[in-house]
Amino acid sequence: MAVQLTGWEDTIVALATAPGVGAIAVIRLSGAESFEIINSLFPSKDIAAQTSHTLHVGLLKDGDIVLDEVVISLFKSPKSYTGEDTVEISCHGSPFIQQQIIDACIRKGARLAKPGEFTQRAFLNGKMDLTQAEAVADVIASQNFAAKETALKQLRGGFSGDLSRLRDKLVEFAALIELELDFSQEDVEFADRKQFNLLIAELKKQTDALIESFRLGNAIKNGVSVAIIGKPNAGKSTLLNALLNEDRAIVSDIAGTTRDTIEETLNINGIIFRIIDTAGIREHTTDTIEKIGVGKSLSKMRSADVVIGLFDAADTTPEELRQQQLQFERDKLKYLLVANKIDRIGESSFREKISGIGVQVICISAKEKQHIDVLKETLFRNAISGDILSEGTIVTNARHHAALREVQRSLNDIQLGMTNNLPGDLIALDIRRCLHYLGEITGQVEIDRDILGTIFGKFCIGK
Ligand SMILES: Nc1nc2c(ncn2[C@@H]2O[C@H](COP(=O)(O)OP(=O)(O)OP(=O)(O)O)[C@@H](O)[C@H]2O)c(=O)[nH]1
Ligand SMILES: [Mg+2]
Repeated sequence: MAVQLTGWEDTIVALATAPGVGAIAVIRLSGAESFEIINSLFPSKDIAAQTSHTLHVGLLKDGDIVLDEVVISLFKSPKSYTGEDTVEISCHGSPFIQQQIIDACIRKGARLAKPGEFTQRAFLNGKMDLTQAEAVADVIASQNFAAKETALKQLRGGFSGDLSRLRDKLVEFAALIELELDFSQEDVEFADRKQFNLLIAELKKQTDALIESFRLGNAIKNGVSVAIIGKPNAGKSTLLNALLNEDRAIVSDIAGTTRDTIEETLNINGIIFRIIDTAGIREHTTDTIEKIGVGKSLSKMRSADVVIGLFDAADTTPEELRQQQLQFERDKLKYLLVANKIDRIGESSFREKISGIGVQVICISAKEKQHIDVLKETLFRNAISGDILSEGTIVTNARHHAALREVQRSLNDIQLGMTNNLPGDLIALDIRRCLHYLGEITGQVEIDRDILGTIFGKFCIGK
């Protein structure tokens, strides 16, 4: 990944706290001129001459005008978040004061920071790798316990730790195989093929696990959308209310009560589900509004992560049920078939009725709130395949996921090459590809230098 260095030497300023009124606000300055700029606004002492990681109270003044009484926190390079000289100004939380201070800093030579620029500088200065920089954004955006936990873990390097270990091992082998190419006349094998096969198998296992974890990671980060679909009067709105445990949607025995989709969030074991109640689907309606509603229901169904196919246990035939399942299968949807109003017919007699068709069904009564917990548990298990509390690394970032898929592909190619005894230079190409994508994730992509470094470091060829 190309690192952009433009404007990188200048000093940036930005409000670090949320805009608006607050008890205090923090304005952050980072770059070579930070101390010079703050000194021109803070007459009481020479900030540059103070020890790092200290606090200084005083008046911030632009000429004769007092901007505010502030506390200055001092972080000297390289011991700061960005790695540069950094100053944090804690001022009173008035938007007017905040703006005045930022304007004054700009007049004295700072530039308004671009989004994420402090973290970008931290990355460029080697304070963190790309996955950690990306995790900073995730921590800030996290809205539930699980999201915060995974993001914090990634911020601490959990994710990149795993990846760099994989990458280091592979760099070693790449070096050995490339070394063989230099000695191709002499038919030597530096790289132990058996060890190499073992390494590739291990890498594959870890890559597969990381890719698989993305399903959970994505669910943790973005939530899981669940559309409740079914005929009018099946009890969809009643189910939404039962899941939320509140009277959110209008329920009535008039078919076609719900006209528009209703979406509400539900937290199950730390994962956010977006439950969508839809208009009942019936094919032959002449009502224009209802037709629009049905169109919306179908589109919600197609875009949902999971579809709950809800039906009235008392008046659905086994054949209808089988057709519904076939339809979901054809549309390649992830679905749960849920029999409602089980209070009217009784679970055992219903199960007996459908026993011949081999369809898996969850039986509930939305009205009587029977087995709602079973449904919740099933939704949760469906959304995740791993254990949310396990120690394993969880991939939450789509960019990482895409790169990992490439890593997986190149590992397959390497394995294929090894099985077919392909020449070393072809295998070396696949290894480079694999290293490239691993490096793309963490931001370390100077593959050639890595490989060369390992060759010279280990073998002292010396020429
Ligand atoms: N006995 C019984 N009745 C239920 C149950 N769930 C819903 N009902 C009743 O079925 C009727 C329809 O319920 P709704 O939740 O409005 O059905 P819907 O699927 O949202 O219907 P539309 O919005 O018209 O598509 C209401 O009279 C509910 O009280 C249940 O578990 N048992
Ligand atoms: Mg409804």
